[in-house]
Amino acid sequence: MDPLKKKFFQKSFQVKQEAKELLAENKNLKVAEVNLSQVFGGARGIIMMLWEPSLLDANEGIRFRGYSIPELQEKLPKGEGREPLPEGLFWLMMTDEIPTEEEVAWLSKEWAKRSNVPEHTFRLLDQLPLSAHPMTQFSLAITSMQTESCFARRYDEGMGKTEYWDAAYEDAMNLIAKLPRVAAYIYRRSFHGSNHIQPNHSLDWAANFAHMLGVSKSDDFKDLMRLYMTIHADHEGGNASAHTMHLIGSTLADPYISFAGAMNSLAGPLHGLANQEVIKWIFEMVNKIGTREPSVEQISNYVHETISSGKVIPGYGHAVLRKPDPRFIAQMEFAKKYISDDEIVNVVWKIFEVVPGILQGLGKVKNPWPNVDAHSGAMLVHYGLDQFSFYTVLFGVSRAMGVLAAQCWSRALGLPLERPKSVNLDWVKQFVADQKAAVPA
Ligand code: HAX
Repeated sequence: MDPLKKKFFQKSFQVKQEAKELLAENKNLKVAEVNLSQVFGGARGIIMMLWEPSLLDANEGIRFRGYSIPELQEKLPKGEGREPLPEGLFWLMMTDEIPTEEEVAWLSKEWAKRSNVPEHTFRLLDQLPLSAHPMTQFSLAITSMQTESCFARRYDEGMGKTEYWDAAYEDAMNLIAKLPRVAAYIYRRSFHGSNHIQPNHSLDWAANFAHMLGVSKSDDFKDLMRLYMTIHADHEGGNASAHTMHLIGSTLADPYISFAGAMNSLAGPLHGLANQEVIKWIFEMVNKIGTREPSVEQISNYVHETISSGKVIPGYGHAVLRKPDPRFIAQMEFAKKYISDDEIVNVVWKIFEVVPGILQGLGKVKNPWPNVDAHSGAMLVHYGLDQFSFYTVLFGVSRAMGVLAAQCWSRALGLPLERPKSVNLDWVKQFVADQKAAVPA
């Protein structure tokens, strides 16, 4: 058994026992009450699933196994770069332990070994029109790789419940290993005339991805990819892509098709596609205003125009967060260090000065602050990755680590089929009438 698998098995076995005892003793403890506005309002705040890799606090932002992003930047191994290696984050999410440099180097090599993409996936991609959105290509490519699923094969052969975690682990490791190659293939076929770049397996996972994209040879871009892949990996279980993964996986669909579903969810503009929408909106704004150095007043007018045309300001607001997203701040700090003279990056910072006040003034927006998607595009453009429609694929490659780690945990803990309750409007009317009748006159 490989070292990560062994640690995951030991840890998850122990947590499963603890969880069983905890639940047996406390199963009737009430976590919260649900009110009608939550039923009508997208289930905000309803606690209804276990998700081990990370936990989100509305004011503090994301913590991965208890560590904030600045703490991860300090504590996770960095290999040859200056930012944490995503391999280290995956190890942490799986085992609840910060790995050593050696453990992370082992994982880089292990993913390189498992990274072979089936030929039929490339052939399938080559059949698609070049105009197919990169997220459509990504989702189809992932589904096509399901032919490689250990989980599906072993289930078909009669695998018992106690083996689910093992098969899920193998699929998670294989799928994460293959994704950079698939994503880079989509990028190069869509935007660089299928002039593909072969992997360099001496590099770590994110640096190899940066190398295969082929947009910049600089070490800074490799570091940006390491940071990007780390901070986008997980945002607890309730966000749309993670929850989709959890729901599909709960049917015992294998990790490949669960992840394809998660990516379809990420492809919506209120979720992961927002990174594409943000940069599109910024360029539309500077083009309309006629300068890459717009004034605060010009930005403010454009923001008002966007809102009065019935649209949202992309990259701002969040269903849970109530403060500036620490993932936005981490990107801002990276940009301040390496590319503070970039005009579009400076526009992003000026938008940050203007938008929160305007959104606050609307009186209905619960979180006026920037989210993760408000910053990423400007930095990618700086390094030459200026095909906006590809941005959500980058997010997806990173998100794989969090949702696949969580799926390993779900199978290890033996979580059941997810099946919350829905009601119709007649039920709500009857419920309201019953409640009123029950109130003494
Ligand atoms: N611009 C303008 N209006 C906004 C807004 C924004 N950025 N964010 C919220 N609002 C509006 C909502 O549209 C809603 O208006 P109505 O009542 O007229 O429908 C009102 O404010 C209340 O919304 P909320 O409770 O504050 O926000 P929700 O939890 O309903 O939605 C969203 C959260 C992220 C979807 C929302 O803030 C939004 O649309 N933001 C812009 C899109 C975006 O950046 N999405 C990425 C989010 C992070 C992510 O998942 N990344 O992948």
